Amino acid sequence: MAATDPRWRPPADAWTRRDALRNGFGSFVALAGLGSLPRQAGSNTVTSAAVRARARSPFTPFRRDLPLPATLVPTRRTRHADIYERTVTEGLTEILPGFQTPIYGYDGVYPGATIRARSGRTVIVDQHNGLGFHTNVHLHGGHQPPRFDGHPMDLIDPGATFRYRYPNDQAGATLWYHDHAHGILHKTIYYGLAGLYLLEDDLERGLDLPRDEYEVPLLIQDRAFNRDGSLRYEENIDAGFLGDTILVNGAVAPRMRVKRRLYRLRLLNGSNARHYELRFGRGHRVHQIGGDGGLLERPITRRTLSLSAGERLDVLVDFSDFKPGTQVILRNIAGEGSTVAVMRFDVERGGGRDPARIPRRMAHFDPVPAPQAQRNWVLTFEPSARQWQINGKVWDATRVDCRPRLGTSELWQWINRSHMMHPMHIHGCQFRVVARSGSKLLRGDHGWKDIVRVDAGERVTVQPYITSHTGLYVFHCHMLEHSSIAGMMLQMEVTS
Ligand SMILES: [Cu+2]
Repeated sequence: MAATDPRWRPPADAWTRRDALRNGFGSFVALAGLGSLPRQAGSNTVTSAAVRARARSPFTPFRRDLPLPATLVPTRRTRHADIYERTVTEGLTEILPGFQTPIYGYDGVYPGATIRARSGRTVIVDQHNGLGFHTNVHLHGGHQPPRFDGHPMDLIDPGATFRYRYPNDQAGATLWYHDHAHGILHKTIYYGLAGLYLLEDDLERGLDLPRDEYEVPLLIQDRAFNRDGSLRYEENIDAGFLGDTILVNGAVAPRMRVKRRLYRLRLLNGSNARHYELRFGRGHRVHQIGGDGGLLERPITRRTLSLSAGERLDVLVDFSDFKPGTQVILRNIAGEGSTVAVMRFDVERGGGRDPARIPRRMAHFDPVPAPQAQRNWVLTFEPSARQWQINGKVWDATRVDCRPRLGTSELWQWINRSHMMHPMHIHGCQFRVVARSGSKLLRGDHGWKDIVRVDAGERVTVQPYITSHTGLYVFHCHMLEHSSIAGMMLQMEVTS
């Protein structure tokens, strides 16, 4: 069943603009004259057409201050709900200094404005589709009923509006929203359709965590660019899209001035396929307080943060550990060349009295009931068909692949018989990571999660606890090309 909307096209300005530039460079001569970067040998990285070797190119890291996504303002509040209206549409934004880049965006903005929600209080989003093709919205990590989950075949027609209702009946967590229209989402997300959804609960509010300007969301994505500053996309079914430029909150490797205080950084890997191994400076100790599903029971000290596509991390960094004037670079040690520098924190003098502290204890996890079923999911690549398969199958919206029961837990074993890591994501529930065949549990495996990295050759057992709603949910690899176009997605029907 082909779902790809044939009306899909990249943001229109990308094409007209590029043509215009080809005919008359104007002020873009400086950039266009720099020539092309040589492709990195043996690498899948998509290279931007503009070179970065010369100082002060638009790709020079740490040139711009970290932008912060705006907070979305409700159009109306009732006693029990915040109501938002949004239109997904085309827009222009300055990603590279001096260039206007065509994007798709929620209200024409990239990254999308942050929705701030409270546990137990409903959020309603009247989502209008101002694009010329199908879209929908998936609230990633949210426990919404299937009809509000953004199932890949459940789409909003161009010109139509759909009302999403999020009960927020779950613990506080770093969630995010993005397009989930099957067959095109790897491109629509690439061109901008993603943003943060920060759900807060009373437990979290009662802790002395850094807040306001000291609580900073970091949406990390890799991109590549054409000479005219438009986004360059190349489809890669094997490795997924890998760009040569790291953006944080939509700016190229930005910088942020920080006081000598505790900061809460909420990291989201919104990349199509890239996996990050992040270090502050040369491996400064930070304190992980949360992951995909919300706060941990107690903080975990970490020096390297693994973040696969779609995953989130909530960390406390104490910048009073550094002398004023220190420049702390957030580095991706899994990157090479231009994909190492993620951003820089410039530690300033002063900081005053800090009311925030690192908590000793946070969430209390109730025991999970004993698993009622065991399922194995074998991940393979089928080269002749160019398919990523799960148990030899690819996505078929007409087939239900398993039927877990609401209120039960199960053991799911991801068996990776392919040559690369896959971040496996389950909708409509959270899980605990129980075992890894190749190693002890990783430091990032703790707490409730909705994505788990499964390394090549590895078997990873997770225990989903099916607590949200009955109905159809998908589970898939979060490397977007794998699930959107190469088949790596199945579906379950949660039964009562
Ligand atoms: Cu995959």
